[in-house]
Amino acid sequence: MPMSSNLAPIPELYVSYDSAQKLKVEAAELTSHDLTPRQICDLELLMNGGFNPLKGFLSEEDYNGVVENMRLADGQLWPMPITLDVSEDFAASIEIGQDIALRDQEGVILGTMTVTDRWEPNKSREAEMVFGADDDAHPAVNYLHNTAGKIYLGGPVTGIQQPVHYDFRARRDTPNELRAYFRKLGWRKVVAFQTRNPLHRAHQELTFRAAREAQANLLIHPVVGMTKPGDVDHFTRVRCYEAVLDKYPAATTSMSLLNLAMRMAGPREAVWHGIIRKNHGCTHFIVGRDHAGPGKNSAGEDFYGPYDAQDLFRAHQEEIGIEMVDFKHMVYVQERAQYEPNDEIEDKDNVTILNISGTELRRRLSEGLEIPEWFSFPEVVAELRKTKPPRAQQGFTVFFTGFSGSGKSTIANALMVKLMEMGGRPVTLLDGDIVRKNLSSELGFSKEHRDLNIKRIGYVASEITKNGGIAICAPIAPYAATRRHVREEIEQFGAFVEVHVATSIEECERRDRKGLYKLAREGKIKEFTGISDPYDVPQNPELSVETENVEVDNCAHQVLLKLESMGLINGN
Ligand code: PPS
Repeated sequence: MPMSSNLAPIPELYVSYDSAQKLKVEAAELTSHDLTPRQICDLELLMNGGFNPLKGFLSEEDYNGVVENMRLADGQLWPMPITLDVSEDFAASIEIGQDIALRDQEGVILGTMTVTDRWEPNKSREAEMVFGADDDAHPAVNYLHNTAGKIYLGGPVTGIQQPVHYDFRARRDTPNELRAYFRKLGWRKVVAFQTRNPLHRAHQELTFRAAREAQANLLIHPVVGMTKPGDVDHFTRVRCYEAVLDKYPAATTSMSLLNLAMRMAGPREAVWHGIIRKNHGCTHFIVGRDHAGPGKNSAGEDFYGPYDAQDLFRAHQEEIGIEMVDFKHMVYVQERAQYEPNDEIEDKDNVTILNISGTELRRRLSEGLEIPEWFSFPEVVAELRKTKPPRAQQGFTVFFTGFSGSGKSTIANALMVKLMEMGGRPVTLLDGDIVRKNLSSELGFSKEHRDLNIKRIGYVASEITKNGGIAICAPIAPYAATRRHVREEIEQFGAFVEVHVATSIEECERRDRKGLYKLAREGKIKEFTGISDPYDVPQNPELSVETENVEVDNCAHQVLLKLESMGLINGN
């Protein structure tokens, strides 16, 4: 299959500039749907032809075909459901045949959609067929069940304007812009490299080899839309890509950013990526080991085999019209001082093979350990160290929970002072009582209000953590589900250290420092935690402290020791 590109423009869904101005005014009158971040990514690629041959969000018939056998109703290959998920209430307010305005998160109308279909999908079936298992450990399955709306709307889209990007504007190209660029440079063969990670030396070697093998030019085509939760953010990654770009020959290599929302669907995702790159004018596509792999399932096993994506791609490459350049795992052979595909090394017993996994890299970054030059470029490591300083310089949150009067505030205060004595990072105390005087002054103690209170505290703590500070929280936080929510929010940015102040309710009532227990017993305070309102005892806190017969200073010291053992503070 000797590939060479047909670089004629591909169809977009945009109307002309004049029509767009008119349509924008008319669309202001329509019922609006506020797009989610993922839908904005999907819409951009629908409108600019990146998702060609799709003409809009999938109809029910197309969706069923895609889910069941990777084909649209007319038989064309399409592996990924591109659906407009909405709430039941919104779906109920729409008539079939009606036009709706699609707005970005600031309210700008990006396009309109004529709703031809509305249905409630079988999400478990979608998870099984598209992602291989109905298991929430898969990020896209988790999204499907816990973030996506219950109802899907489908229909053709009319594009008004591209989503606005303020970052790296010059590095973003539509399929037709890339096609025009390749035409201008006379690039007849282009091999695309998809990535959601920083480029290290192994990637560079792999891309060099791919370009050599395909005798093609190279397009580094990283995803900057949405990738796997926990990935290095795209700002850092693009700075890393820019740092290595001058290590490639400028005459044969280019880089462009793709605003794709990945699903981490392994084999199906590889086929989808291939179609997208074909639309961007590429003739070849690199598929490595475990392409778009989502990690482990809830049983601790890989969702897909390491070369499943290559197998599925191979079976469809003729139809996609793009040729796969497949790669096995690249490793460093110390004696020869070069990277080689693992399966091509014949003298394995006589050479030293070096490899640093993603997990090991993250460990070295978080502990500030050396990252050798054979593994990465100093410029890339420097960028990564800027965003991921060692743990002892990162922000974190200590979250005390326990009954009123258990000693949370006292221990939290002592901890704050000890941390301030150590210096290095700003410390903020979000004590239950203090928060209720300002941040949550209008709230009471119903379940709803308590949840709101804890979520506010969690939000502020996550911002502090993100910006490298230490947040100490000391609310009662009686509900496990809300504490889990806060933990998840904070763990995106740094450590969350839950400390259960395990003073018994009897002891708290005996102490009754504020006289509230007496009032609660007399029924003068309603919904009092431990008396007339529940408290979920933390099952797996990072630390549990007893306060009976233990000095406050000692309790605070136990927390310090815990922080030290987690690498969050050190003696320096
Ligand atoms: S919660 O559940 O986490 O929102 O509660 P929190 O904001 O930490 O509560 C702060 C203090 O409010 C006093 N208080 C009550 N506590 C529990 N239940 C009821 N009904 C109630 N009414 C007032 C109580 O003194 C809490 O104080 P401390 O001692 O700081 O935990």
